[in-house]
Amino acid sequence: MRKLRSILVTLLAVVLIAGTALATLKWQKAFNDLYKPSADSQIKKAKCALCHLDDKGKKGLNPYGKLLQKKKKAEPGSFKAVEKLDADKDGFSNIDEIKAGTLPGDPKSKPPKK
Ligand SMILES: [Ca+2]
Repeated sequence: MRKLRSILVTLLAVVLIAGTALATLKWQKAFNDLYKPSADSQIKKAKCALCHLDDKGKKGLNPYGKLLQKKKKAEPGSFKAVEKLDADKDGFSNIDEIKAGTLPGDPKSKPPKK
């Protein structure tokens, strides 16, 4: 009985983690389909760190990820609704950063000054 319980708990944990990873990949795909960041951009290299605090997506969401989290659905309209905001408060709007290939959720990553 005890063994069964630990198997069930493990199974549940696997399902939850896999579900979160799949959700993240869904957002990542929707982002890439919409903005098509170039292969050598910081955005493309950042992978999960586009919306998370680390590149494995384990440390929670960064400010850009938190803005998108409120939108619930991984669809173009969700990204467009936050384009004009400046999630990381570095003085550049999310869309300006996305166009420059820098990270809208990381204030240390920003486009070169105009
Ligand atoms: Ca910004």
